[in-house]
Amino acid sequence: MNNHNLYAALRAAFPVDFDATAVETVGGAHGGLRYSWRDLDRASAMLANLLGSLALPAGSRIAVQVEKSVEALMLYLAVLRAGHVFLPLNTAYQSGEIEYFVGNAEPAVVVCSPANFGWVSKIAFKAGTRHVFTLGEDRSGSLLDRAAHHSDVHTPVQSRADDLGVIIYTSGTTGRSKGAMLSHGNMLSNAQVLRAYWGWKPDDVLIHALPIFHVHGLFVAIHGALINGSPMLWLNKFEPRAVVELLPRATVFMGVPTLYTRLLAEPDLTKQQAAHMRLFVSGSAPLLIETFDEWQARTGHTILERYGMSETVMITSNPYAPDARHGAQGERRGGTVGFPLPGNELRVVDDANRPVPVGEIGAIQVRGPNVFKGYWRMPEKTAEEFTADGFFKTGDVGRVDERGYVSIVGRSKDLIISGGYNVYPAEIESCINEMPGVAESAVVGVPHPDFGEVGVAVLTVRPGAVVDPEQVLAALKARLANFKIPKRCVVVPELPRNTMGKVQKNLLRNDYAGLFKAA
Ligand code: MCA
Ligand code: AMP
Repeated sequence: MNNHNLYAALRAAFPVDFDATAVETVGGAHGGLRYSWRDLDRASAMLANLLGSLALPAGSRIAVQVEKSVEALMLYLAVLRAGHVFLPLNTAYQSGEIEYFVGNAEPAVVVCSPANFGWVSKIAFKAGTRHVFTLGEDRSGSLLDRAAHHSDVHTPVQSRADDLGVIIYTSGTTGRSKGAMLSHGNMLSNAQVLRAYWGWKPDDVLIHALPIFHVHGLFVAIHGALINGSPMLWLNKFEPRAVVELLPRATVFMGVPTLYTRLLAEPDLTKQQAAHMRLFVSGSAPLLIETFDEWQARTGHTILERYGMSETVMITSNPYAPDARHGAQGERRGGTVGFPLPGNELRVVDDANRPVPVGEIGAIQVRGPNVFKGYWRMPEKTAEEFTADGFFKTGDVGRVDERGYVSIVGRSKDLIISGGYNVYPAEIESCINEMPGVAESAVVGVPHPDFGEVGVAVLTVRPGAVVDPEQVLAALKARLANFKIPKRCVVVPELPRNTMGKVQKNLLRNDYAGLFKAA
């Protein structure tokens, strides 16, 4: 029988020269290290054997909130090969957020930064987690110490395509976050499709500068390189100057739009500097046409924009090259997210779930081997998000033109995408509404030159109360991940409402649209 274990598939693509470089770290205090393919395989084997020694039930969740490091990547690979479920958590999450994720997912193992052991272990043990390990950016911590006693040989467990491999939490427009359950088959099929679609070549080298606790950095970038046996130039933290310096040694780069605008601010970014590059990919948030055009003028390269979600991995992509299927129309078009990826069906429907005519706007729905299994322990929520014929409702609003290009024109979900991170206004509003003196609040997204979009909190106060907007932001900072904090807070006499009594967020967006206009 075929083993669908994702690690087994990635491992099969490792190059014959096992001592060649798989990852080279660059920049900061942790640059200058070289890891071979053998290192990736052996270290992830030791970690998988450590997990095996804990005699965990199959499908145990391993929750991981650690700074980006190559060892964190090895831990991810170890969880896959051991047949458990990887649960990555953004390092910006605060205790209240972690308490929810750990309480909801009930992980058997939690791995955190050494500096956070005190509060994270308290939350984990209270939720019934048996094992808490630490892993630092500098290879410190109990995880590697314990793994060092284990064998560096390990056979990946036998997995079926629909066995759960990863849970990624995504916030919701109402209520709490939902854990999107992705199977080995979801991730593997997407990685294989992207490898072919983006024309990965034997001598490709990827610059990896994204966080590894979300789909873009963890799946699109890492799976992309590993399934092609391609080395990565690895930055624990995005540093524009370091990326520009690396361009002559690399061929592929992936980023959210903020990374591209920050790179454009580097004077050394030139056509000559980018001459060795083959492909620049953008996604996770809309790429402004200005950025697309400026990049083309400065580097001579056309950014390839693609579109995806945690629940679906990648859905659409602009073409890598004009091909027979799309003929002369196969160019990368700015302002679009390209074509549905092979094997992935996409349709645009009206409110009655009927496909709209070509070129008209509607709700985007998708179906394919990449679409997730459902939300962790939320069968009703899962059922709500699928149609009777098995299409997933993305919550994105868009159109498909007569040549088949998909454009995202908006979202039916109340969501702000800031620097590639999703921020759900409902979560922030409920925190603000609990604050003393606050009557009600609305958080809206407005354009921002660096982050694309940022939140602005607009609130009203109770009669006689005085609320200091700065204190509201400070109080939010103590409770929520830093990227969720609105960049401005304003107090107004009342919020605009329609005849149904619903807050008119579009009016607020217009009112504050110019707040962060570039000088
Ligand atoms: C940092 N800050 C932010 C953001 N990041 N504010 C709003 N939005 C953000 N994204 C704020 C911090 O709160 C802090 O504010 C100040 O900026 C500096 O923080 P620092 O961590 O030093 O920021 P940075 O290192 O400059 O980070 C910016 C970044 C980062 C490099 C753009 O946000 C990033 O790596 N974004 C990529 C996100 C990503 O990978 N998304 C993919 C999701 P203060 O000082 O006031 O506290 S996967 C996905 O969406 C799907 C499926 C897909 O299609 O890919
Ligand atoms: P996440 O919840 O982090 O998986 O974010 C998924 C959402 O990011 C999608 O539903 C889209 O709204 C948005 N997104 C991803 N890629 C793009 C893109 N290229 N253009 C516009 N929006 C995007």
